[in-house]
Amino acid sequence: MEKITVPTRPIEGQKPGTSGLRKKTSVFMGPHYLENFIQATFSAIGGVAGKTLVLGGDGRYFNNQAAQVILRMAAAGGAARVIVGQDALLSTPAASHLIRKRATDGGLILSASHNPGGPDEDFGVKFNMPNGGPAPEEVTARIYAETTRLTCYDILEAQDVDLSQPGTTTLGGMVVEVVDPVADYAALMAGLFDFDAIRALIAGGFTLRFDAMHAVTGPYARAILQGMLGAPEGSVINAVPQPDFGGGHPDPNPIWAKPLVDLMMGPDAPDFAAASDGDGDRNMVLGRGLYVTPSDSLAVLAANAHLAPGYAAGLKGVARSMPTSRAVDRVAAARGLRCYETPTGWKFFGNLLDAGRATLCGEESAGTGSDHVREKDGLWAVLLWLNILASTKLSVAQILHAHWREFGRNYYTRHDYEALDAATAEAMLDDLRARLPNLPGRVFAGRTVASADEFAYDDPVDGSHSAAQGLRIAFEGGARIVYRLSGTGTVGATLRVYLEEFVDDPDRLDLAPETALAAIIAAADQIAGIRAHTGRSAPDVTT
Ligand code: VG1
Ligand code: CO
Repeated sequence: MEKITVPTRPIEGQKPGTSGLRKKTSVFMGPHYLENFIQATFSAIGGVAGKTLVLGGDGRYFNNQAAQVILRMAAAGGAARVIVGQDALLSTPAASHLIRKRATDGGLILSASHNPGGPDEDFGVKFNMPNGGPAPEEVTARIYAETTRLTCYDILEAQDVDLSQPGTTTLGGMVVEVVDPVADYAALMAGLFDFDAIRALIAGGFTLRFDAMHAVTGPYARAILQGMLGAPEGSVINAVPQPDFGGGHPDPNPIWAKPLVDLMMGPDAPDFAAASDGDGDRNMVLGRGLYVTPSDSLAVLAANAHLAPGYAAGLKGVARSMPTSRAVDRVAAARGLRCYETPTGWKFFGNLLDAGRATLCGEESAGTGSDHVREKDGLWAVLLWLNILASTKLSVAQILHAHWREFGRNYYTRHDYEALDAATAEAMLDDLRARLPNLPGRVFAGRTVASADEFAYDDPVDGSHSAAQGLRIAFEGGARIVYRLSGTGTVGATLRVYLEEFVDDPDRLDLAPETALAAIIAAADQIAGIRAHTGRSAPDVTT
């Protein structure tokens, strides 16, 4: 086995976005593309000599080849050990847990999350820090800077390592430890939740369906929900990870998980359903006849987490990304909890969790998590819901309705305009940004603007400043519109418009969301001129 140094040149566009570097798979498979990014990552963290890393991915097309390349590069860089999930699989939360549990120097996760997979679809790589959380902006900026100036990378010439069985081998001087991807994670969950109570609930006839969307959560959900908690065989569907996720988007929302939503709205609905995304960090939760918005889910979990043993001592605080509805803020205010508003992306929660300022975090994009790891965690959210249902003996609908009666209801929806011309989308937001100071006091679709600004974040722990994190317009009475561009897409620009309406009139808690939000949706187009700028008359995806 020989270490070789391969000459290369910087490749444009290797700037990590909201969650790692995402590109078309064919781009990642191009000459030196993956190698350059990995070398830049290693350089940005001061090299890997003597270090221990975790490695795994969501099983999408190119997952295994990429894992082998990374192993050879880590060995060439002098890494002491790489802990790899069997078959190069690890969900994002399981990777985060392993990084922490084994006190490693960080990890590489191969995933483009909810983006589709396959030779013509997307691939991604993200680096997580020794705390288990996504690399913060300062580190991703360093990685990017390295990609613009590297001239070579080191790699071992060697055969592929067998990753199909747990056990330990060596590659050059480096130990490769292949681990069961599920075991440690399942043990962590069993320590947080009242598995006996959930088992008794299920044994008593409570029914559930979990859609793993042909992605990485399948083995985890089968082991935990069916194996440990006794849900009947067939409760977990689409449970075998596929390189192309069965041809769909592994995105747990009412568009891409429509069959599950249809089941829950029909006569044969089980009591509870959930789905998760490509890398297992997101979740969608449904009750019989009811879709729970991710923002509401965060608020309900915050209000009830103390029912689970792992959170019985109460919460240190809560945090949500800026576009997430303010439902959780109402819980925090009522319960005297600290509440933080961060930019989009899980990397901004890490400091709050590490500093013990927050216990629960969430995003409107179906991500919820806690200080048990430093990532959002789909199955964790499902188990916390099941624990709450088992403790209260209430249905999902009963819990939601009681929640709205107590705290009011934040109706919420997100409209995505995909594959826009990037310059057009930016011009539209530039134009709106320039008009923000003139908006307060003006009336759109019958609503008066209370404030309008561009969100920026000053991290209360390390003082870092993140500018330009979305344009937000708040209305009198509690409604709000947020506009921002996605940082995870791979084609053109995706405009996300986040729409929120607050209602506490007890007679208006059961409206159809599109009815409650109609005025705000109209105002969103009037204010930004979406139609006029982009020529689009409707969003591509509404969640
Ligand atoms: C999206 C979501 C954001 C999430 C990110 C990564 O980012 O909006 O809330 O943290 O994806 O999630 P953006 O920049 O496209 O809006 V995942 O499950 O892709 O790791
Ligand atoms: Co994800």
